[in-house]
Amino acid sequence: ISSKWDPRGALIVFEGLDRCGKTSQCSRLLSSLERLGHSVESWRFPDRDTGVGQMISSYLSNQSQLDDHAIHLLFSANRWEKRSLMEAKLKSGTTLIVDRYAYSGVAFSSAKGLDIEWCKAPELGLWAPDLVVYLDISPEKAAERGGYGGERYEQLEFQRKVAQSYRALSDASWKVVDATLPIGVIEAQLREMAVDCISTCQEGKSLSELWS
Ligand code: 2DT
Repeated sequence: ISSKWDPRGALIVFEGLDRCGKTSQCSRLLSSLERLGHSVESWRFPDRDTGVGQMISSYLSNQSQLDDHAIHLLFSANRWEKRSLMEAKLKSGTTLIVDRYAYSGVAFSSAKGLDIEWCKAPELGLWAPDLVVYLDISPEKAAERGGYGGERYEQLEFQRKVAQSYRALSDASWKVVDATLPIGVIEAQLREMAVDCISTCQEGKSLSELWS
């Protein structure tokens, strides 16, 4: 019998500029939560494995051109196509660690000059994260880290605009972590935040929707 007191998993989202260390911290967090005995999965957006995801991937690698609004809606659609699976996982007690989410969608598109409210609209009704962690690094420092790959947004000038957009979008609930600290220090901070968040969800915090 399901009741609102069934323990559910937590939705934990990581955001930040390219090269901030998100992806490696997500995998470290996944391993340490597994070691602690939690049921946990690591996800990422864009999810390049779906049909929509393949269109996004081809756009990012400059193999196709798309209107800024059109690609924005594809990124959003890529989240909507995972919404019901996300709900099922969370309600069955699995915690999801998600590398980029709706905030990337809004930050990157508004950095191109699209209206922020227009950017937020298609995300309305997606599951709201229980925790947003922002790995904070300056665009200049990030650029110094082993260089960018060849994808569309990996340029210093554009990353500066993305950093500004994130600033406009963030609120007091975000946990901002200094991404220039030693890897192990960041890892320990993230583990503590995640464990706290998971217990709050287990105690009965209900799922809510963006933009709450
Ligand atoms: P990765 O390098 O993390 O695979 O991201 N992006 C991402 C958007 O513009 N909108 C979105 O909704 C999402 C999730 C950020 C690929 C690039 O895609 C950007 C970097």
